[in-house]
Formats: sequence, C-alpha cells, structure tokens
Amino acid sequence: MKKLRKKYSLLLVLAVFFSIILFNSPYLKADSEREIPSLAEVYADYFPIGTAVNSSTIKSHQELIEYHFNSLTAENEMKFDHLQPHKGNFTFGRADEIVELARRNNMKVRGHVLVWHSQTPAWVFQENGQRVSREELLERMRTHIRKVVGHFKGDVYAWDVVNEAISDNPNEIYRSDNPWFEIIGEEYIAEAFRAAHEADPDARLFYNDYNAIQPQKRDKIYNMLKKLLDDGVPIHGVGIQGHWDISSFSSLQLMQAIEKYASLGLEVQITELDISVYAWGDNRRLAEPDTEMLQRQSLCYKNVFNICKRYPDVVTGITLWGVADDSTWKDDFPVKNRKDWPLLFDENHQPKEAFWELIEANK
Ligand code: HXH
Repeated sequence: MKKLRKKYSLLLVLAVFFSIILFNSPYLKADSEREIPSLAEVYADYFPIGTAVNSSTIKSHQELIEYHFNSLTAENEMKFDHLQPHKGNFTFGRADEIVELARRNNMKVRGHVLVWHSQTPAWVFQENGQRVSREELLERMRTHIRKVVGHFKGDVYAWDVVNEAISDNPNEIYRSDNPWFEIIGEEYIAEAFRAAHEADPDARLFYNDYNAIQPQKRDKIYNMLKKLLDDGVPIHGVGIQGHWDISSFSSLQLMQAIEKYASLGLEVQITELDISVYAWGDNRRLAEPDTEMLQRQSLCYKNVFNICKRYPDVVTGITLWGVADDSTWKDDFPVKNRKDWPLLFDENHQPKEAFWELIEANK
C-alpha cells in the first residue's frame, strides 16, 4: 500500500512537472503572449550578439539592449570627432557611459573606430591653414590611437582600427578621397595597427569595410590584408559591414568571403548588420513595409546567421547596427529622410518576423 502511494505521488509529481513545461511552452501560446527568448542567449554557443548604441538609445532602448545583446558598439561616440574634437582635447564622457552600461551587464565592447576618412575633424589634416605634413599627421594619428586605446584598455576587447580604406572603383585600390591616404600613403594602415597593438597588446584588431563580400572589392581587401600579414603587421580580423538589403544580399558571396578571409588565418565578424526592406535602387517612400518585404528580410537575416554558424572557429561575432526600427541611421541613407525598417525589433520595440526566424533557426 505504501509502495503504491509512493508510486502515485511520483507520477503526480511528474505529471505536474511536464504540464508546467508544456503549458509554458512558446509553441502553445498565441503570438501576443509568446515568451520572448534572449537573442544573445539563444546564440551563446556560437558567438556574441552585439548592437550599436548611442547616447540616447542606451536610455530609450535599455530594456531591449540588456535583455537581447551581450556586446555593445558605440555607433558614433568613439569616432575621432567625438573623442578629440579639438587638438589635444579628449572628451570621453559619452563613450564612457556606454562602456559603463556594458560593464554593469557583463557585456563585451567593440571599439569603433580609430582611423577613418569620415567623422574626423578638419583640424586633424591642417596646420596654419595648410595641409599638415606627412610626419605630423602620422604623429597625430599615433597620439590619438595611443590615448584612445589606452583609455579603454581592459574594457574594449576589439577595435576597428581602420575603416573603409579600399575603393569601390574598379580602377583604384585604395579610395583616393581619403586625407589619411593622400597625405601619408598606404602605410597609414600598417602604422595605425602597430600603434593600436602597442597601446593594448591584448586587443583584437580589425580592418572593417562595406561591400566586403562583393568579389572585386573582397579581393582587393584580401590582397591588402595578405600584404599586411606578410609584413608582420598585428592584425587579427576582418569586419564585414552588413549593410545589406532584401534584393542584393548573396549567401554565396558571404560564404566565399568568409572562407577567403579565413584562409589568411584571420577571424571574421559581421560588424554592422542591418537589412533594408527596400531593394537597392528602390527610392520609394512607403508609409510602412509590406508583408513580402518583411518576409524577404527575415529570409536574409536567417541566411546570414545560418552561414555564420557554419564557421564557428572563424566567425567571432555579429553586431546589429542599431536596436529597433524607431531609431536607425538608415532613415537617412541612401534616401534622405526616408523611413526604413532594417532591424530585428519594430518601432514599438516588439520582435519582428526576422527575430523569430533567428530563434526558430537555432532550436
Ligand atoms: C558605416 N559606413 C560606418 O562604418 C558607420 O560608422 C556608420 O555609423 C554607418 C555606416 C557605411 C557607408 C559607407 C559608405 C557610404 C555610406 C555608408 O557611402 C556610399 C555612398 C554611395 C554608395 C555607396 C556608399
């Protein structure tokens, strides 16, 4: 009798246990009350999932940021114009707030960006109204890098050291509309990496660019990286900016690019991921995205993540370039003042179809 009671109570316990699991299961719930898993937790076995933030979104989007992401990048606050607006006058306050948020939540921080032709103040390239000399510009670059990398040492685990040095024009290798290149020559790249490595020997150092999976530009980037590595320059990875759209993203090109960069022994990250609902060249201004656009967007996101998962030793991070569709740089690019919906959360901070695709894809 006692034995029987024991048996039944065990059964009861088991029944209660399984019904709790069953009734809490997301599959039984309507969309509106589906439990939302943390994106970073779902991908924890593969790579950190980051997001670009800025001084406003760390407040307005704090909940999403803390729940779904385990890596942060400052969208603008670590760029040259923010950190050294005037010669010798370093302003770290806003960037420090972002680092502080990461620290409180045990998140990684990717630094973006040390040397870039854009968002760099005019004073950097000038001296008494004239172009600055090569030696002086090298000195200014080294000073900036030393100070900035030194300031964030121990907090920033990886740096975009050089951004967008390679040209889209098939007739040139380095982009010529770049004062770093014009004044110093291509050696500015190697020198930037050496300075960053000296300032923080533990930091992972990246070259970062857009159109980096497009074969022609990819091969120019590959050749540059190979030469840098052959010359013993400290460089550890390639950042593939993922500013793609529903029409032009190619899974095949992404795979081929990852494999090509990996053949140099480099790690690869998707550093600036957002997928426009507008096909490239579609300049319409819609009031909202239609269902087909959102479906195609979900498929692109799924393909990007699934491909990255296939290279677990190579792909060491994916960073979304923004948190939710209410605030994204794509509202101004490539069409000024046009709303786009390129991210994983909608204007009300709710998960989009693309988000659920990424969760499903990893079950
Ligand atoms: C990125 N550049 C930057 O790395 C990042 O710091 C910034 O916050 C957002 C985007 C992407 C980019 C590159 C070139 C460009 C526009 C955006 O200019 C083009 C103009 C015409 C055609 C293609 C590119």
